[in-house]
Amino acid sequence: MKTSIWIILLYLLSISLYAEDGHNLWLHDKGSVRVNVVCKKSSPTLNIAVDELQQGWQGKDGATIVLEIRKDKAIKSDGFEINSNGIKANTELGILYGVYELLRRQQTGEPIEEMISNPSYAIRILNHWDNPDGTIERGYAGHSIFWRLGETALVVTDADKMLWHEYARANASVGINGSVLNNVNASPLMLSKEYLQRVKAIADIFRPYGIKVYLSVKFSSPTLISGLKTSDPLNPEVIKWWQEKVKEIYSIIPDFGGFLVKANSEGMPGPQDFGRTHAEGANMIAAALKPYGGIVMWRAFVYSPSDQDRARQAYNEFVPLDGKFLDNVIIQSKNGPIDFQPREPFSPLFGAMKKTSVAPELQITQEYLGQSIHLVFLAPMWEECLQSETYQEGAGSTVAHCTDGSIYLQKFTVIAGVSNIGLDVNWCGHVFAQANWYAFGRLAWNNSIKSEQIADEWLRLTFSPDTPKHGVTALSDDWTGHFLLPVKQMMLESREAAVNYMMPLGLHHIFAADHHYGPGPWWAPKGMRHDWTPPYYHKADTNGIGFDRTSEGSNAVNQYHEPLASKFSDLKTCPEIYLLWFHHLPWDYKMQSGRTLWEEICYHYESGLNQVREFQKIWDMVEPYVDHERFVAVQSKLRNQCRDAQIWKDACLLYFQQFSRRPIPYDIERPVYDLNYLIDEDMKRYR
Ligand code: GCV
Repeated sequence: MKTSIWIILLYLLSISLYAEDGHNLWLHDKGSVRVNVVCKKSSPTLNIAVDELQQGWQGKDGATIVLEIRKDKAIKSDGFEINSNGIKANTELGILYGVYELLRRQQTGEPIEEMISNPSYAIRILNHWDNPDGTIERGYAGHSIFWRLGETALVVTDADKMLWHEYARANASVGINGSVLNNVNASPLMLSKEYLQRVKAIADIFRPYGIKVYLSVKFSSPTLISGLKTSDPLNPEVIKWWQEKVKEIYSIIPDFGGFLVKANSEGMPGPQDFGRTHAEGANMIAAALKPYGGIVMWRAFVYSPSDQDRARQAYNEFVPLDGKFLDNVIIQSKNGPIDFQPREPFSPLFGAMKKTSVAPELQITQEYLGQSIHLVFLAPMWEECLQSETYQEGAGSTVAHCTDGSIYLQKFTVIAGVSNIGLDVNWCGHVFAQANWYAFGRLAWNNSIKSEQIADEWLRLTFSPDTPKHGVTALSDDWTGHFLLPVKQMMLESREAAVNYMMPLGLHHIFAADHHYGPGPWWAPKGMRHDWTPPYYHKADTNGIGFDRTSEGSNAVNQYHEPLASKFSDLKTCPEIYLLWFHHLPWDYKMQSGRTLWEEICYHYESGLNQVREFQKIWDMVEPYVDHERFVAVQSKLRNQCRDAQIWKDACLLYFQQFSRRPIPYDIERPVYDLNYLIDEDMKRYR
């Protein structure tokens, strides 16, 4: 063969060897040095711990590391100690988590000193909204990794096992220890014998990684599966049905975690259909699980199209029931009072239920934040919620502390994240969406960790200064200065940018239709539930814009503990980021900047779009430091994001301008789309 052909072949081979499809997440094979691991016991979990150390050790060549299980009061549940000998923990899983921490520190270059690390929450769980046919509600990264349609739907293949294995390892590496395998809009099929066998197969793979499996269940299952005349939680036959179903599950999966229930919400059945309360419904199922140590995560996401402000409904429903739940019931509440919007104040339920375990539910999948197209790092949003002061027990009673057991005696402490994982080769659809999975795990383990640290860690683990460059010359070898710092800055600004170009200053839920992607402040088809249409939320008219939640309006403010109720009510103290969440204000209302409200809205949309343009430039500049595959993938997504930001800006400004009847400030770039065009396009797509 001619030399030139050999050269071409070798070049192609080198590209394919280096092809970076993102599948390895933050767990790259970094090459290891020799280590001598001493562990007296052997078990599936400990064997993983030893293997991980041997494959990933980056410390002193030939060092000896001792893994020791020994009771120590300072170490809690899954916690661990890293000391000069190695890792000490009370449990095998503690050892495994300690190994991942040690390896992470080696790879990121963080100092390795004597430390004890205990998790903030005992249960750190992903909620998959996966359906038995393999589709995923609000999933943007392909089909389910657990379920599929067709004749072979329930056959467990080697490929399934490999994927579940990789998934379990990735989760364990960031401390996640539970997975709800199916959608909260649950199909009764999941409780059938056949499906439970597949659940067992998944549980068997997850077990050594410390990941328990849970299922979402439909409240009317007794009727739907076994034809019982009722699913009334106080009916003896119904009670017996759940007891038997639970017994069956534990006979197949002895360490099954429990159930997640969406009841009396968005058309799902629940105890109220039988005149019973949420407590009566939850307790009946919880009582069946109790002998086996199982739990019920009962969702607080309940609302109906009544005259009552949607933001008030969950609190009104659940706070009066405080103290009435069994101790293995956890009330799971979304971070905000409405629904995972780009920005919401925290849900007033946090801290208000003092005798009940309450769990924050965060959304990792970007349903309302550009799905798998927009680069939006969510840690700053979650940090904002977790660090919000509730004042329920004075200063320091943050959402984090009201839910992690440090203030209230909660038998179970739980934090849940709605997963963004699918069959896409890079799991999440967008390389940077992996950072949100990672961030959820890190915050679930340590709810006071800063977003900046998470971004820093993730970038160092996911990208590498040694990346081969394909024809693009680096400015210098300064990977930290030229790659890490600008990209980290971009990640940290990305959530605020999305708020700016989508719904700034407290605006919320102004998406067109049910896709929850593009703008639609006008969207209100005839006959549609009013609380599912944007005008319900923005209330724009010629007088002004915003939802009045003060005592003059829905009075949702009074669900917050003082001094917050007064702070949010008073225009002088209400943070501008929440202004239109709590107030309906005239277009010429004077903002802190001296501009009118209308002008301020315009500048926010403009700056959101400009921020994305900056992100594009930053990304192009770091090209020499990124592998070609991921560089091109992110570049292309950023182009889409920029187009979308332009659409958001134009749609919202031109629509609201019909009411404000004021010019868009002249130093702002003019819209490039016509409003009618945007409305028509959206109608065509989502009619
Ligand atoms: C799983 C929102 C979403 C729904 C989701 C629901 C929930 O309404 O749009 O897709 O349903 O929240 O959290 O139950």
